Amino acid sequence: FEMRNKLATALENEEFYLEYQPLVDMHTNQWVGLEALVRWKSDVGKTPPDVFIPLAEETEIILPLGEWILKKACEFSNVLRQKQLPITISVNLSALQFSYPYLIQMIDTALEESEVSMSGIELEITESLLMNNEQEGVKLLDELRSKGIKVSIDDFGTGYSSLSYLKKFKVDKIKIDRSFVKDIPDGDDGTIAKIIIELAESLQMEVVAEGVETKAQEAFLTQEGCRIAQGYYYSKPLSEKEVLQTLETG
Ligand code: G
Ligand code: G
Ligand code: MN
Ligand code: NA
Repeated sequence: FEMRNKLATALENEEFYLEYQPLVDMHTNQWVGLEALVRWKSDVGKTPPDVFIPLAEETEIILPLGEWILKKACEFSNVLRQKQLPITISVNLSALQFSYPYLIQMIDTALEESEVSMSGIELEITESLLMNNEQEGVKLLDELRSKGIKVSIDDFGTGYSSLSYLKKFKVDKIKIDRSFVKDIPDGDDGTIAKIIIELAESLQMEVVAEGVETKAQEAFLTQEGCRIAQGYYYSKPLSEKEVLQTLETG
């Protein structure tokens, strides 16, 4: 209950901030994207998102928090664009945010306020998210696409219906969950990653490997045809300032 109460006032107390983890082109080592990750720091210290995001969903605080996250990401996208650093920012969406017409209205508002096109922003959703309401999901994805917003499936392979999902819903990108990258090149992980890469290729979707931590994992993934990765091997999540410093010094 203590944490619940704290979470309720965290937004107005300005206790949230965003970090950004780069997505890297493994062929060129260039940063091609940034994933926005929310952080919470209060008077009791930092609380990890795995702990407060479920609570924020339960209490529906994720709705105003999610709006704030999108707005902040749009603002930073603007900063990058003005500095001639055209790097896409991806924003995680919670299931509660993925309903119609709520999501479209929220995006339109963020768009108007930041006075930019949304082409600099992508959305990440998890597999379970769309399954609650198929018809609405299809309609939402069409509408997002018509606005030029790309959608990725996050944590791919960990949900309960990955394959039927891909058939029903047109998404742009698959992110291979880091649990399938962990033991590459040993064990079954290599085989699973390889099959996901092939699947993405045949469905003409982009593919991103998550949680890359070693050179050996990079070598395996690039050999199998995956070009974009995210993970501690390249960079941990960074502050806006650190992102700008790195990008501006080349
Ligand atoms: O850095 P890491 O501990 O940030 O994130 C853990 C998990 O928390 C992520 O896998 C993701 O599911 C969730 N998460 C992080 N940032 C956000 C966010 O901005 N919105 C939502 N809905 N989830 C997030
Ligand atoms: O579910 P989602 O993919 O949004 O989660 C991102 C989470 O993964 C964040 O908590 C981030 O800090 C974490 N993360 C990013 N790179 C690595 C990595 O190379 N190894 C591990 N173990 N975690 C990572
Ligand atoms: Mn994600
Ligand atoms: Na993930």
